[in-house]
Amino acid sequence: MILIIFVLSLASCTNEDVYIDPLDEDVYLGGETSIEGFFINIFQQPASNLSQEELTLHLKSDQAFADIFVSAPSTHNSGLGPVFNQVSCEHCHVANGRSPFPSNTDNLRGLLFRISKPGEDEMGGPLAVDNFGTQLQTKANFGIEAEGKVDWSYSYIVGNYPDGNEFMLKNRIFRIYDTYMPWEFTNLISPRIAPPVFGLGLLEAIPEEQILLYADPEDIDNDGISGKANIVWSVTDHTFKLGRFGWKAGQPSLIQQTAGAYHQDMGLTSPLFPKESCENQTQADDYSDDPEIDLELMKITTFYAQSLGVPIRRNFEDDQVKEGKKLFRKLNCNACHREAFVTGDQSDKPFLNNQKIFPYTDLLLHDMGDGLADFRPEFVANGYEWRTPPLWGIGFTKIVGGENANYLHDGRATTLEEAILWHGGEAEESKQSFKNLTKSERNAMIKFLENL
Ligand code: HEC
Ligand code: HEC
Ligand SMILES: [Ca+2]
Ligand SMILES: [Ca+2]
Ligand SMILES: [Ca+2]
Repeated sequence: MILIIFVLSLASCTNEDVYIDPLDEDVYLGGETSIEGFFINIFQQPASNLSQEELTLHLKSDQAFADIFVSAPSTHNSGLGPVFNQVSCEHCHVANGRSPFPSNTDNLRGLLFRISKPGEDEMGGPLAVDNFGTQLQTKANFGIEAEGKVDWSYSYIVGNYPDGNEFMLKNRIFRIYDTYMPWEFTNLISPRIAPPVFGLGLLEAIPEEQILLYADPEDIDNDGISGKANIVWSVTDHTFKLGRFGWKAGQPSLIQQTAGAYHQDMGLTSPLFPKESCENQTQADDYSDDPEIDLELMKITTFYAQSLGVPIRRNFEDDQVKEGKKLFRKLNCNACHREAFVTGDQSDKPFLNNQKIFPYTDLLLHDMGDGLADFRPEFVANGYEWRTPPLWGIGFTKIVGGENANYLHDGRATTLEEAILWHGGEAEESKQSFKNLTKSERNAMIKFLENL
């Protein structure tokens, strides 16, 4: 008897549940690179489809990403500084996820400040501040002055949903002080928190024309969403290219992003950036050891972000999650957070080629309104514009980074709900529609995001 009931219930189960083939759905968010699991180091897994040889290189690149640098002279990992922000990549990209927001102003963790003067340089990029460059280095080697310190105060916005529920948004007003040279109050400041680094090889492998297909800078189709490509200077190709990486898509490639990080974040010179970040400043050292890292190491480190796996979705068959996904489309979130792309077949890394991926970004710039504006241009991006960040893996944010791993470019949103409520500008209508949802619909939307 018991056996019969068991058999019956099994049968009814398969009849009732509509089976979704995960391959038809956006479950394998990173195509064949996707990895399965639910654990704290989920962002640290190599892509599933690496060859043995690629896996060996990946493990080497993992080490490079974690390597701690020290000031020269040293026999190992030498050349840190003179001024810098942190001593390794992983100090900021904690467990390959976003940086937790710093708990005090003494150690800013993965929070850094891009700076510039109003105007643009000869390449159309940010105009360096005299004696400070384009990034504020808050640390320095022994006996050398850091460029300055940062602290912040808070402001709050309290609001109501139409259904009466209250919300509160917390924002920080940052201040640069204790600078080693006079600081002009007219200088522009853009706070940035370190974003996750997995899946980026796939984003790099999306053909440019696929991305430009969605660009609509003049909003010709009149849907209120423009989408503008950032066009930035490539130091490797000596030409302008589509910007893809960074919160304003200010970097055209992962190798340049990596070299830029070594250079600005850690004070390491390379063939791409052969002069110290503080060249011509009083802190510059006179060691003749530049470049401090070679092309080989840069390529190895770059391989790390290219060869990490993207986590697959979890409870994609859950009713609430399915409802949330429908709402995501209904509210036009996917006008910017584009669901699907297919990577090209041009990469010299075969595991990145021809992958159907679901990054939930268009890699384009959007005016996000006053609330999020940093008022600091970066090439084509103006002070109101940000690149749509990918949403894949976003549900793991707190699992990987803890309670202080937050959202948006400066880590101001402590919850996904707050992140949505900060949307404005081109996303104003989506946000208003979100506010007009019932509480249970809003919860469904969050459940869907947590499921990515
Ligand atoms: C001081 C903290 C810090 C350090 C150290 C650091 N990063 Fe970053 N990283 C950031 C921040 C902040 C951003 C966003 C930059 C922007 O918007 O311009 C970023 C962006 C990136 C991106 C682009 C991510 C995306 O989605 O567009 C990659 C890749 C990256 N870093 C790799 C590295 C590597 C490799 C190293 C070590 C060589 C490194 N980072 C060191 C803070 C850091
Ligand atoms: C007009 C384009 C646009 C629309 C529409 C839009 N977003 Fe965004 N979204 C962005 C941009 C750009 C950012 C980054 C803003 C920043 O960091 O200042 C962002 C950030 C986010 C983040 C935080 C991501 C992170 O890594 O911290 C979440 C979550 C998010 N959006 C969800 C949604 C949802 C849900 C909707 C629909 C209700 C939506 N977005 C509609 C452009 C858009
Ligand atoms: Ca150096
Ligand atoms: Ca500087
Ligand atoms: Ca449009």
